[in-house]
Amino acid sequence: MPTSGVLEPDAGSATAPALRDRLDDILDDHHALLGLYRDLAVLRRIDEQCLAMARQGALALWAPIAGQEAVLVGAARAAERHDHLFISYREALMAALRGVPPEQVLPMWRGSALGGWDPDEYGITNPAIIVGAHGLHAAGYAMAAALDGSQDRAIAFFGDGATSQGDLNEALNFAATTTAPVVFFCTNNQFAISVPVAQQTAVQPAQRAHGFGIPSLRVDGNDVLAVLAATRTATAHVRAGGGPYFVEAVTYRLGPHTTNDDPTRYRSAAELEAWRARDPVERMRRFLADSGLLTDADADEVRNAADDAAQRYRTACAELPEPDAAGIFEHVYAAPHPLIDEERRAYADYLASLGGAATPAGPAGPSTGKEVPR
Ligand SMILES: Cc1ncc(C[n+]2csc(CCOP(=O)(O)OP(=O)(O)O)c2C)c(N)n1
Repeated sequence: MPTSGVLEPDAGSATAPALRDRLDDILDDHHALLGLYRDLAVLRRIDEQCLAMARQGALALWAPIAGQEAVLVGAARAAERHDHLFISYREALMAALRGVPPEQVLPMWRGSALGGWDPDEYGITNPAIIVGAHGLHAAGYAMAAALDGSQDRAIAFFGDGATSQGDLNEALNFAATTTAPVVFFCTNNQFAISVPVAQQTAVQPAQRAHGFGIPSLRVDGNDVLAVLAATRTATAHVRAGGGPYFVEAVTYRLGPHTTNDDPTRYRSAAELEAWRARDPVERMRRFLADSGLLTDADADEVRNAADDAAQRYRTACAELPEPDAAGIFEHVYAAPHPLIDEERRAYADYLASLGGAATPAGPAGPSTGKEVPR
């Protein structure tokens, strides 16, 4: 299948008139185009900030999105309030685009809480860590919405690695046979930690959807306009009662899988550089600048918005409560359980044996959480 795009200059994708037709309202709207660029730049800055906080021990872990911002922004801005977003850890910052404040995005990453926000309030789930599991949640939600006669629909976001999971394949099959109003959105960033996509699937993820009877589209995931148009195509199909739709956005994770990963062990500097040249944030900036749509004042405003957002994340992180090691044993069962009690005691003994040097916030060592790095 060809990889369709909108933005020029081309980055390995073909300009698709069908995608452009979905953007009539945006391509002539300076404000809307600038808004997409602002979203991209803001997510880039927040991501950099979170990576820095994780490297310095204020967050226990972070899953960077650098290189994938166009997927989050394009899909989130195409989605409507009735579209309930079922995300993985890599889309955590999509919550920011839905209005979730930093103090609810960060606790899970600091280890201060097991969750974050109320999914019903914002129409977006807390991030799924179990790879592929939330495809079933999305399909089930969509099936229930259809049975209830509600306007609600679901969009499940997952990676190329998730396409190997049984759960996800069950979700595709159930959704197809019940014509559930759900969009399956695969972000193909080429790797599942260190495993390349060719080891997950012998055909492109978008092609595999056809085997389930689900139509699909493969788009340039570094082109925010293409992602937006593809998501609109998918949600329109679902909304019209056409059953599920599958989008594959082809992109590349520029950073590590998480802050526990060293990507230089499994990919080359040359490959990384080739994808850096397709940077989705810079690509949108260039498009606006070349079209005469980015004044110096606009560029300043975007930079300030990004800096302000990063500052809010820094401040929120500093104000989060210290992680409580015993907290991870809560909510496993509704009632007391002897095995959980035993594990809680063993973990407390282990921490005590470290002489108080370790914090449950992660391997980076003690952190007061008060000195949040810039
Ligand atoms: C069921 C399950 N198996 C294994 C893991 C460990 N794991 C965490 S992330 C990951 C790779 C997922 O890759 P992909 O689906 O491509 O998403 P990406 O991280 O690239 O966004 C794995 C194997 C897990 N969390 N859940």
